[in-house]
Amino acid sequence: MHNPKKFPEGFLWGGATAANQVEGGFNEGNKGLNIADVLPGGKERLKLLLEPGFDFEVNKEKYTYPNHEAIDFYHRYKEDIALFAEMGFKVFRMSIAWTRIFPNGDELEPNEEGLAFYDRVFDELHKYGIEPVVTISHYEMPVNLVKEYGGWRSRQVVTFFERYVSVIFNRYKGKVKYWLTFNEINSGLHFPIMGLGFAIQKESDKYQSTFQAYHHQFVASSTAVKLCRELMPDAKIGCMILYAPVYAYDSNPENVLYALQEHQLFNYFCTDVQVRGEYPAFIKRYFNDYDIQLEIQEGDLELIKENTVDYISLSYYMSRTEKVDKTEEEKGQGNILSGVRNPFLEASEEWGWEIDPTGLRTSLNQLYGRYQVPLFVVENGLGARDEVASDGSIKDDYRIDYLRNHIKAMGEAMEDGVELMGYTPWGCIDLVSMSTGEMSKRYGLIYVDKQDDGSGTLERKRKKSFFWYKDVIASNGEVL
Ligand code: BGP
Repeated sequence: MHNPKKFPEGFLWGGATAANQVEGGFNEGNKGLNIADVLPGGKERLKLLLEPGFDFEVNKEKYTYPNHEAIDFYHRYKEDIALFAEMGFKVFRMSIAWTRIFPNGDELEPNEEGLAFYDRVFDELHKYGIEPVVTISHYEMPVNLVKEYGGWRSRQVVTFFERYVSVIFNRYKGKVKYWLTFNEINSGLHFPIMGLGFAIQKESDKYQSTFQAYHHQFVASSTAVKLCRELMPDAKIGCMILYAPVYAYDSNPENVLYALQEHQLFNYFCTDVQVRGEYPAFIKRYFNDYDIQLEIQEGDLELIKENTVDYISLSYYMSRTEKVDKTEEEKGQGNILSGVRNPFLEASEEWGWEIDPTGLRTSLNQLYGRYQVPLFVVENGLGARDEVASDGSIKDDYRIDYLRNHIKAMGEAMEDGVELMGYTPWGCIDLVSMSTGEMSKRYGLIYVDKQDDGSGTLERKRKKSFFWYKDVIASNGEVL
């Protein structure tokens, strides 16, 4: 298909992953344990992520941990990067595992083996002219910081994070030009374990601890921006938001207002602080309503004000539809972010994630209209079960359709005036799913022979979407 919308020269085409979902080698190279290493895979995982009271010490023998080996990127990165280069990637989004650099998070000296591993990965990428886009923290807080300090609830964690950031910036300043601070920072509102490094134990403590942890992350993020500017004046550093526009179920003004409030809290709260450098007006009332009193140290607000990000990166998978009075049946039917079913949208078969490319165009317009800073879509994709045919081919036309429609929506948004830096579809190579902890929910353009029970040869195969995406990149988005 021909795309009439032109993508700008230098558009950053690529793909995205995260250390805890691809690397494996969970206890190699002196790496310490992080949250993802102790979260089991399987049916119970989502429940554990969503419900209060998760304790990773309980029942740990009865679960499986597919990410302990994952797709073994730790040993196979050369083969994988060669495949990315074959597709023509300009950039590759990956994350550094904090626990490879500081195994417990609170040491004074970094772990050289961990640092050397990422040197090798960056060098390999540069060999093919691929620029790394590096997430500093992607759902992988050191377990020791959770147990001993309570995750981001603790102010001390800001100091440990600063040490980690200073080490990686000094080490990789000649090798990495694009940085992101916290993956999907707003996801902590839904999954505090992943996003904020602690489990909510009591409903009564939920609001206070969540927003105090957010304040610490904002201070940490601004510290990273400040350091980045000092050490790498030519680099760009962005925030990362899980963006899901919230639609009102209908034109009932009560539903419209409710959708707006959910939209503000979920999509704008973290972005306002990191891009505008201020707590937004709407959050003051929320803090009053839930009796939230932040401990803010002297200098915090100035630091946040003076060190705002260069760009906004976002993941976009779906929109969310909301109404005030949900019946028990309607509750949580929308998708992973709750909400209700949208009668105009189809959903992915097994996992119920609604498919809404127009929502991406809306999202990009909303974000650019509010902030006027460059945007970067660093996650987007369709999780599906793939079948390998007897001749070894994988015909994932459903994935091609999904990506094509979202790329078209980005083209439209750029015509609307949005400044877009690039596109890195999620899981460009099959990897362990965040919400299920399993392999069978696949996003990749490259298939990896690894199954939920841990079996498989780890062999890589090019899917149909691999060849399709290669043409998309070669034509700079004209051939879709
Ligand atoms: C985002 C995360 C990723 C990722 C993706 C897909 O929220 O940043 O880590 O996994 O969602 O989600 P899932 O794997 O649950 O399908």
